[in-house]
Amino acid sequence: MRELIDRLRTARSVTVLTGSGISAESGLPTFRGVGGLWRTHRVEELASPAGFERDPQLVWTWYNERNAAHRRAQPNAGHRALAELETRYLDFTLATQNVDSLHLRAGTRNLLELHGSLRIARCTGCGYERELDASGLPFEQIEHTCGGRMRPDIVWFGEPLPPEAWRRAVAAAERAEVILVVGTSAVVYPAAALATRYARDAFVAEINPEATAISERVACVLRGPASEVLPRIVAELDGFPS
Ligand code: BV8
Repeated sequence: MRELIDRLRTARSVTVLTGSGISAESGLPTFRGVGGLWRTHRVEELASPAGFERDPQLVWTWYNERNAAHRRAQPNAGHRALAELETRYLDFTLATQNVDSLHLRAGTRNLLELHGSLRIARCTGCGYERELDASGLPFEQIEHTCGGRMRPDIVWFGEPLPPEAWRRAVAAAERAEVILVVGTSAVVYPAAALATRYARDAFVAEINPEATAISERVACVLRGPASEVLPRIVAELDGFPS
């Protein structure tokens, strides 16, 4: 922790990559852990273009349920600590793989949603977008008047990431002096590459209770939950060691 704090004290540019683990303590399941979404759901049928083509109602059932869970969830001390950390730097970027909007609700400003969000639905035909509230998309509105189909505005496997968000995330990782990798198993690309391939001279620290696919490649590993480790980092940075 000491070296990380020293680096954060002198850094001008900080980038953070988060995954579903940072929202675990807000009550939202991760993907691959025990009880994870992909341990209990048929991923191919739910989070893929082919699955959506085959059964859009099944896919919307799953995303409407997740959307409602996101709205019920509250940002936790980990989300809030990152929003606090952002105020310490002129050049701070938070790239998230999460679609739960909890970083936004915690107050993070420079947020890149690499895998989209569940705040809007988008027509596959004409690109028409509509905001989703906690009740999600009613089945009778899946088929759009243009002949296209309303889909969640998120990135499924085999689909490209939003180009502008990805371009900005790569640029942030390349200029960062410190990169924090929080709550991700780092198995999904290209997001995970921000912490390895694009992290040129950065000091990379992983914050995760468990080892991940990149634990051997980072400079610093802080084994613990985000809601404990991140507030401790902010406190130490401010000179108040906890
Ligand atoms: C693309 C949908 C190309 C949204 C998601 C072979 C090798 C390498 C790559 C590939 C390959 N074959 C295919 C690929 C590419 C593929 C990929 O990476 N596959 C992997 C699985 C092998 N990637 C893609 O397809 C991407 N697109 O490459 O397109 C392209 C380019 C141009 C033109 C056309 C095509 C798209 C990737 C996005 C896929 N969509 N989800 C949704 O439904 O939510 S991915 C899904 O995984 C989520 O988005 C999630 O965010 C992401 C990563 O998962 P994690 O967040 O890391 O969650 P996980 O459960 O794994 O881990 C949680 C971690 O938290 C754990 O480590 C745990 O210990 C920790 N934790 C738990 N509690 C806490 C905690 N940490 C801190 N505090 C706690 N309290």
